[in-house]
Amino acid sequence: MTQIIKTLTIAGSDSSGGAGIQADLKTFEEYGTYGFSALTTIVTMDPDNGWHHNVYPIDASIVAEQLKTIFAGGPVNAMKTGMLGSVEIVRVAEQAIKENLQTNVVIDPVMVCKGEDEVLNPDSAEAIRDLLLPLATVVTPNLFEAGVLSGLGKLSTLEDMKEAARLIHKLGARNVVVKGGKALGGDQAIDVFFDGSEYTVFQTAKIEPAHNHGAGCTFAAAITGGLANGLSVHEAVAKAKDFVSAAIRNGFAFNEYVGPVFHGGYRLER
Ligand code: PXL
Repeated sequence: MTQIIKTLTIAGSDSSGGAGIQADLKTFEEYGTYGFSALTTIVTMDPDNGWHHNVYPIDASIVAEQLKTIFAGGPVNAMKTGMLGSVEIVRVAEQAIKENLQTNVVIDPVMVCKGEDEVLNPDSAEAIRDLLLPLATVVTPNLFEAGVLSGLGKLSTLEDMKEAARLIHKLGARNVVVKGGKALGGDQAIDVFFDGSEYTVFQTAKIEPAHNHGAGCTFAAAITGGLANGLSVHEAVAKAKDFVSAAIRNGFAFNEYVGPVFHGGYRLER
């Protein structure tokens, strides 16, 4: 019998299908792994109100019950966290990682949905910084989240990204990827990887039109899939960058508001 490789996401539901657990489970499948999910929040988007996001957290005790179910089968090969929704849910995630001695842990410190620039829930962001970063094999903040976690505020240059990565590493994450993505000016999408001693700059041409809703979640899920399959952190990040670029190239316009990535893009292109 083939050896089953297990992956887990603790994250929210994006009803529009591009981000959240939907992105994670689709990506885990593309990586040939068996995906588990513990649902933390339900996010809806309102077409009658400019695609306004509503976030409904699930009771932390129900998140804990889901994790009890999942870990009844033993540890997983790699896991990630995404949108967590409350300080209590962050604590539940912390406990599950510790109790089950999880070693391949990707923390995507989701603070906002795309296009919004205020931290959704500042207490949860602090809890992620204090409780989850010390457990992270890799943390994957976008430019905005890296500014918040590092305390540097708005980041606008490659040098800013490197400094943020260094400061976030000091908070306990063993590896840091600051996703500049298309947010930095110029025609390149730039991410900075820092492993505590060396920086690697990943650079690809920006893709137009950018159907990139869910790109962040997909990137972190792809790193998780790579780690589960035994890649080194550096290899997992490099492959995830290719995987998410293909997902963006194959994205589509869902409606006038949003264009999700297509998680099967990497496979289609091969
Ligand atoms: O892209 C951030 C994100 C994460 N998780 C969920 C989301 C979103 C943005 O829409 O809905 C569940």
